[in-house]
Amino acid sequence: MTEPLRNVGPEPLAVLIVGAGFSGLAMAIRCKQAGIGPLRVIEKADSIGGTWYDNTYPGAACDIPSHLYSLSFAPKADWSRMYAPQAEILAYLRETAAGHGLTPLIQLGTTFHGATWDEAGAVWHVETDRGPIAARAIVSGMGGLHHPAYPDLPGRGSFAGPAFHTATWDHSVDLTGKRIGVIGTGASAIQVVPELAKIAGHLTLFQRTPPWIMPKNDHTIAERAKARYRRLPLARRLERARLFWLHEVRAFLGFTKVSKLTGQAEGLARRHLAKAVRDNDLRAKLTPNYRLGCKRVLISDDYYPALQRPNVTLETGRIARITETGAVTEDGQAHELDIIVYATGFDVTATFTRMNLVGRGGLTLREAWAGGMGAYQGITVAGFPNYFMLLGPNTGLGHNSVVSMIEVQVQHVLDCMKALRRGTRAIEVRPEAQARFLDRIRGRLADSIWQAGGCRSWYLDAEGRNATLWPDSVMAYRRSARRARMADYRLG
Ligand code: N01
Repeated sequence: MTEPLRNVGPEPLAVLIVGAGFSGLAMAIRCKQAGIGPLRVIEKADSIGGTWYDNTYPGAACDIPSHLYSLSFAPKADWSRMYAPQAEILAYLRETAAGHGLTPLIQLGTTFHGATWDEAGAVWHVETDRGPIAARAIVSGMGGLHHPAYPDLPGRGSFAGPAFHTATWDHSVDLTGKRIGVIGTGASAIQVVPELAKIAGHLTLFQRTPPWIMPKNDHTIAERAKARYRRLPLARRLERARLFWLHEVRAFLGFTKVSKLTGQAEGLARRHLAKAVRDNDLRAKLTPNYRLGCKRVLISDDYYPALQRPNVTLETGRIARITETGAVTEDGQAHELDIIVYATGFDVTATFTRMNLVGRGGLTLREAWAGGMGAYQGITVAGFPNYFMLLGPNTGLGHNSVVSMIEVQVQHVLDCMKALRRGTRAIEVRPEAQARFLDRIRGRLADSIWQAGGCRSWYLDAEGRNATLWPDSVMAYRRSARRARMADYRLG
């Protein structure tokens, strides 16, 4: 029998946090430190960690430096590498949660289905697969990258061998010596392909669009440097600040807008490709035909070498269909495969559209977003009092650490929580403040690299609108969102 929700008393929770990944955990720690409670975190998986628990494909690692991809209030002195592997990030999150006393507050294996706002009681009635729960406020830490997307290819279900997504890796499948087909060439693919190439009998990589790739320069962090960090907390802070600004420069280097600098960054990436790939035909296939920054800019030193191994083929013909024994490309060529790996990304709208959130006057979030997703500072939506989103619409990044964005949002939500603690029953963004904010960022998005860069990516929805990325620097977001301006909120 399913265990019901634990530790739920007769009174509503002060806050229910949904998701125990980076954002949910950061929120829970900050609420706990501020004395906000009772609070609970529910998590659908059977472990904390979010994306860093889900994504266990060979080679999974972070493409943002470890010292920056960690919480500023929970620094880790002894990251093993410049770019930490998945297991180390997961261990960091587990240690951080336990070290801040979150374990008894988290209920794993509990899926959030939705919630309905009760106007009279000023409370959310929440539905989970383990029963209902009432909460004065809800913070969504659900993120956007956890519903795997599969390509709509004819015959996809007919393949007889193992087939799985990078985010749901099947570790029971022995890949050694097998004919492996990998579909996709995004951030996940360029990490998994070099690892699979080492053990595959043959690997066929199906590329639809080549990515822009910069050098990674990954390296272990020497014991001496770790010891120095440990002794000198200041050195740690300086390193974070240095890395932060280095990445902010990327926002101006053509990662958010097409500029002269875009061309210079493309030159760097082209030189990286030319140095790694001598063969003209292969280099031509790997050269992007859109502007750098339009899709996520990737970093790797082992992807291009992997593609030149004798057991690897880069297939640029489009897949026409999947068959029982492999994939057939549009030119009619059949590619016989033992295993198919879908490195095909995520359905970023699913997080919000699959749940049933019913706000003031029966308005659903799906209805509120019929014309596209959008939220004030990416955090709050008019009609949904006491409901807050971390990494909500337009707050993803293509150039820097999303952990910095999460920390800004956590501070904003805390301001709102404090207002609730002072006797306010409901806090809701004013529609005009939300509209002003969305006009501002949509103005900036109109000539952004994602719209003007000549590509299609998961950043854009079916209508070509970008409701995923922040169109500016993290510093600009910090100025915009860190403090919740009470004038933009209606307190009731
Ligand atoms: O997914 P993607 P991802 N036939 O959507 C291709 C984060 N992340 O999992 O470009 C052939 O980027 C598709 O082709 P095209 C990060 O935010 C972070 O790699 O659309 N190919 C594309 O190549 C990232 O942006 C880290 O033409 C098909 C690929 O599938 C986000 O996750 C690591 C196809 C999907 O790429 C998603 O990255 C990993 C088809 N029918 C991921 N359909 C860090 O290190 C789709 N594709 C922090």
